[in-house]
Formats: sequence, structure tokens, C-alpha cells
Amino acid sequence: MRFSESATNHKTLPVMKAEIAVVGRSNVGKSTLINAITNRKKLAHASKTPGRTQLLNLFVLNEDPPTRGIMDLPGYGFAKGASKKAQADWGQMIENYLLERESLVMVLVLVDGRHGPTDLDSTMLAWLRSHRVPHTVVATKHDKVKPSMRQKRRKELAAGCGLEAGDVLWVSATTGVNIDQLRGLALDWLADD
Ligand SMILES: Nc1nc2c(ncn2[C@@H]2O[C@H](COP(=O)(O)OP(=O)(O)OP(=O)(O)O)[C@@H](O)[C@H]2O)c(=O)[nH]1
Ligand SMILES: [Mg+2]
Repeated sequence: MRFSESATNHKTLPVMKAEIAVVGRSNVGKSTLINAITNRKKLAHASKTPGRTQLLNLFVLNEDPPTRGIMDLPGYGFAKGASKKAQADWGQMIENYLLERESLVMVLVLVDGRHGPTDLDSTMLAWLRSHRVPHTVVATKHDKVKPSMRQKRRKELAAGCGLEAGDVLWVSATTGVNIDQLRGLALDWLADD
């Protein structure tokens, strides 16, 4: 996998056949998860470079020609403190990407396994549902939830998302829990038709 490019408008990005996007609040573990499922250590953190944090960051998974990709979207919360205009532009950039990107096959909605879903997560889920954008909820940082609390948290987090416990995939980039499973799902979603 390699970092392809950043953009403020998806229309300037290379045309792909299939692409998975990762959304979630800042610090939920988006870049870490992209690195884990692609077996790279620091790659998606390239998107941490100042100036790229609020952009659409595309990674490509194959070459000759590149057809499959993963999109590291800016974390919600980043625009906090920015001007109203900047926040509106930022929201529009993400909405346009999610609604118009033809290669988009799945949106992974990352929710922090310890706290989620937050109000912003719920807003994002409601928005994806209302626009019928295919998405899957992934709970991150499984390792940070005490083993004695896991069953309860599984039920609570899923219920908070309006889902059954079995509909949410719990992962940990730290321990590797369910990373192989998510990688398998990602390859299926991205498979050429
Ligand atoms: N314990 C634990 N920590 C994790 C896990 N995944 C990510 N982290 C940590 O959470 C922090 C944030 O991870 P990032 O991957 O940078 O989060 P992000 O969603 O990309 O954040 P932004 O780019 O700011 O939107 C880092 O310190 C990671 O090491 C996990 O599975 N377990
Ligand atoms: Mg990141």
C-alpha cells in the first residue's frame, strides 16, 4: 500500500474501481486501523503531516493500474475552533465525498469501544442511513475495555448505534483482535466485480 494523495475535493482524486472509507472522531484509531489491516506500521500516519489532517487522504492498495483504495477521512472534532465558514466547507467536503465518490463500496464507522457512540457518531450514522450509504460499525480499542466489562459494553455500544451486538465488529490494533477478520471483509468489499 502507498499513500497516494490528499485532496479537498474528491473530484481531483484518481478514479478507483473500489474504495473503503474510514470515518470517526479524532483519535478513535482510524489511521492505526488502516495500518493494521494493511500490515503497515506508520503509513497512514503520513496523513498526520500538518495540513493533511483536514483533507481526504487516499491510500492505494494495488498498482498497474491502481484500482482499489482506502480513504482516511479527517476525524470529526478537528474543525472545532475553526471559523463557521471553515467548518461548513469541511462538512461539505466529506458529504460530497460520501455521496458522490463512485468507487465507494463501504464506509467503516469507527466508534471508540470505551465510550462510544458519541453524539457525533450518532449523527454520522443517522446521516449515512438516511442517504443509504453502505456502512459497518467497528468498535476500536477492544484491549482498553476490561474483560469483565466486555459483554456489557458490546450490548450497550450496539444498542447506542441502533444495532444488535453481533452487527458491530470489535477490533484492537494493539492486540490484533479481529484484525484478520476485518482484513478479509475489506478484501471482499474491494474485490473486483
Ligand atoms: N490501546 C489501543 N490504542 C489504540 C488502538 N488504536 C489506536 N490507538 C491509539 O489511539 C491514538 C489515536 O490513534 P489514531 O490512529 O492516530 O487516531 P485517528 O482516528 O487516526 O485520529 P485523527 O487522525 O486525529 O482523526 C493513538 O495513540 C493510537 O496509538 C487500539 O486498538 N488500542
Ligand atoms: Mg488519523
